[in-house]
Amino acid sequence: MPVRTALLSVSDKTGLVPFARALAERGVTLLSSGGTARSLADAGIPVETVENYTGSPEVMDGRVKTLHPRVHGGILARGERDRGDLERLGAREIDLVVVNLYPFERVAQASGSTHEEIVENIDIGGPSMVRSAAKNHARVTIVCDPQDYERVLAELAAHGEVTQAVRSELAAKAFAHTAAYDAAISGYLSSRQEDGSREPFPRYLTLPYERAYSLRYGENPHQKGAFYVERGAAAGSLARAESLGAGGKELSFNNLVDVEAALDAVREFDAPAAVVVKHTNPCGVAEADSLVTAYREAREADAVSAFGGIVALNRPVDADTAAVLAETFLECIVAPSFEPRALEVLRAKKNLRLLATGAWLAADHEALQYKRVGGGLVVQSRDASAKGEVENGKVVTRRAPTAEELRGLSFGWRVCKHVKSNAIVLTRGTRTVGVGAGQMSRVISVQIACEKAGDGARGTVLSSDAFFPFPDGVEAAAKAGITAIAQPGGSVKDPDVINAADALGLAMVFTGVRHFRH
Ligand code: 93A
Repeated sequence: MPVRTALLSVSDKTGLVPFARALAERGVTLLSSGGTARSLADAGIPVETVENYTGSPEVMDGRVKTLHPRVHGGILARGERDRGDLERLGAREIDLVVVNLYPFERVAQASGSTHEEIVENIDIGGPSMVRSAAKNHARVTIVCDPQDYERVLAELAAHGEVTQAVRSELAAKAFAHTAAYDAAISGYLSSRQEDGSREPFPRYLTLPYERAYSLRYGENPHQKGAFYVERGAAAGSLARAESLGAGGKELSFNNLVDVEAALDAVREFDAPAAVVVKHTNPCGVAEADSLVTAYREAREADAVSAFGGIVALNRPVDADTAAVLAETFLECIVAPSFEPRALEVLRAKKNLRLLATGAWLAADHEALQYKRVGGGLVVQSRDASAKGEVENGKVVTRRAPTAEELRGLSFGWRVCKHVKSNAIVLTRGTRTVGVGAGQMSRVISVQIACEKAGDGARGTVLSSDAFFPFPDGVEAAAKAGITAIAQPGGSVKDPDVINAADALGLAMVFTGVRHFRH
């Protein structure tokens, strides 16, 4: 289908002028709505206004500007079959439609926008044209993303037309685009309260995702898998991370899940920190004065488990840290960035995936979390920082923790939040010594953490993500030489648990906050 007439109506004018100029140079006649036509005319590109074409002026401050049978008839006509109707309408066949919509989401999210402004940014004419053109993809090309301008020009240069395969693909993209646009509108309207505030969980929730790539397989080789990325995913998120490893080997399903767990954990800390993750649980975490020390301590916390692990770091990876990272077989390293000399060292390792997220945003921590359950989704706000909860907790034992014990508990408590329940974390200063994760009984988690720590358990402190239902966990801890405990408290057996701690000389802090992770 050769492109003779194009209709351009865009809010985001990025790349518009060069694209339109290239079309005009190919002999394409351009039609445009008010603002778009002005941009083109200002750039000296010949353009006919939609008003002129329809003979109907824009009215109601632009609410009605392209909603006209000459526009929609011209887009929807099926060639020969509709020739008579086109003539009766005085319409021309429109072969290419270039539309992007009023920036509803940007205006709705901007602080200070009034409800009236937000509603005015609900585009009606734009999506109508997008849908008309996408429906008629047998003849018409729809472009709703400036990133596709180059591609359309390349098609025209190579084939003198946009091929059917590309028209179909752009039509599918266009319907995803209008669907996401409508989802945002319905999300806004259904979360808005009478007093103008917003309810965090809108009644209607449609999440716009685009497939980033198919995975080699899912959690196991007999399962299929794919990675979908949220439209508008925040900078600094896993979805936006750049792959820098040798050969750019893609992450697997399990890698992606583990990387997210590791990233989430390492973002907890302000000082240079490293987290080693296996099967979504941290096996070693440390915070230190330098990144290399933090990583070395995190790895040594459980060097056996670190083999084949995923490492997340919260500082740009330098050459010193890279040299130590290279000593162990790792699956993946994720960090804000990698210094060139670090990249050189790490790229020498063939199958090691390297992911650079760029600087991360605090806002990412506020995003909602979703989990699928049969036929539905459970949605929650993120578990807010555990920072300060131990310091602000209540000492419930006769003995208060020493400054050094408090330092260990404060760190361990923040690690504990990232370990699957029942979570027990043993720490010495700002490094983990043993982690007990994912057990169905708390006392077993204590035993596992102690076993992992071995002789190193003596003199450490223990953090527990939820209360001890019985004194047995405290007794097991004391037996291994643990000297202090942080836990939320709140069990009916709290008096027994406190008595046990007192009898064994342990210090204990109740934080009053639980950090289950499932
Ligand atoms: O207000 S609308 O819903 N009514 C319309 O008839 C209409 N036609 C195009 N919005 C309409 N548009 C939108 O205007 C387009 O989707 C595009 O975002 C914008 C381009 O306007 P202008 O060319 O005047 O800058």
